[in-house]
Amino acid sequence: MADNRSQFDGARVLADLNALRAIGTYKTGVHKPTFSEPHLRSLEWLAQRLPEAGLTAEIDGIGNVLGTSAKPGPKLLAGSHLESQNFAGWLDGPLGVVYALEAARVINPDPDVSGAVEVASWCDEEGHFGSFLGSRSYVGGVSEQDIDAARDRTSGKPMRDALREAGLAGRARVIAERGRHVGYLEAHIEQGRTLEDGGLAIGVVTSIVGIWQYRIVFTGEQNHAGTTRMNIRKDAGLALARFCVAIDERFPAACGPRTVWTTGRITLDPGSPSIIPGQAEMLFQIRDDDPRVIERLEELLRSMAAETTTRGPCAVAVERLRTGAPAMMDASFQEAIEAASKSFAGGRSIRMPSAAGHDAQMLATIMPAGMLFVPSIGGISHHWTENTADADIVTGAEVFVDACRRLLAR
Ligand code: HGY
Ligand code: MN
Ligand code: MN
Repeated sequence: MADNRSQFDGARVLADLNALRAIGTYKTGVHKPTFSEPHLRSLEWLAQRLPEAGLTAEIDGIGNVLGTSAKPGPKLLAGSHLESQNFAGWLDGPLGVVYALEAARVINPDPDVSGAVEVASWCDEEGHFGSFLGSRSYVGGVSEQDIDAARDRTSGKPMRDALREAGLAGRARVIAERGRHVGYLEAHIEQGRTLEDGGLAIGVVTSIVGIWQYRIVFTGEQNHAGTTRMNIRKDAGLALARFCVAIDERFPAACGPRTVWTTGRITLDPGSPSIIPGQAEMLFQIRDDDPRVIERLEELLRSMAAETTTRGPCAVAVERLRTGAPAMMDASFQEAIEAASKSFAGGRSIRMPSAAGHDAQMLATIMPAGMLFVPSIGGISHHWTENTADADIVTGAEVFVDACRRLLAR
């Protein structure tokens, strides 16, 4: 019989999450950008705990942490990510990693269970350097040239420099061994209000959106803010603002029922109050679970840019930075999560799409994948006030461990 360490322990789950929260704390959240010092300490934290679950730990050449098992029988891969958005929440990512660790600690030592849970933390899910670079590397989708070209979106630091400073330069990247896993299971906070508004405990994810990202550059004429008459200005900042309003006016006629679009960052150059901006840049995202909708909106975006350039006085250039295929979650994984919710969450679950991107959509390209959500208080995420009630965290963990058991027992 397995010893009591291999019993589910909700207090241990909360203690682990709070231990990670204490690394890189920012107000009630964390500031743990990819390859920052607190992020690297978090990777080490996980690597030191994996042996407790009978796993051999490795941090690979792109910063993925992988715990592998020698136990005979089927293997289920589980995990999420440990870096955060800037000045953001303590649960976005770590919740899924700690749930996977708890499932491995409970299941792997159990002689009555054939097979094991293997644990992963995927590097840079939050896109500081690129698009799902860690999980995409694992599934074989990242080239050495991609890494050569990757830059930190805030500091501009080359990823190669960050990897070298992290002591990971030259280290091999781990690529998935096809057929090794029965699939991949990830837990995450919902990052929305569906569960809270419905008094529910578990989201059974059905699909994950595709995310397409663009850099849109407006070129006008830098000039004196006082002596340049209004009727002759070529104000790139004004052109950008007008373009954002035009998007909001014209996209609704061409979008889908759940399409979202966001201008997440605007830069005016040179960014001085006494200078008319000669150049302006916006980082723009479109998300939908139907790639045809995104393609239709990209076409509209490009035609709007061409119209604006023809009309003047500023020119507009649209550069596509990243595309992401939406993913359907495996039906049998959804059933296992739903059954586990009946056993440990009173059946308070709902099937729902994810409007956030997740590593599960990368793993889904090579194996069956599933996700479960736990409630987000007020639906807040990507902000340091992000939170989930302790009771919901523990319930979610119990459901996750039971879903892992069911997936290994099939
Ligand atoms: O942006 C996203 O959807 C994810 O939370 N990184
Ligand atoms: Mn996340
Ligand atoms: Mn996130």
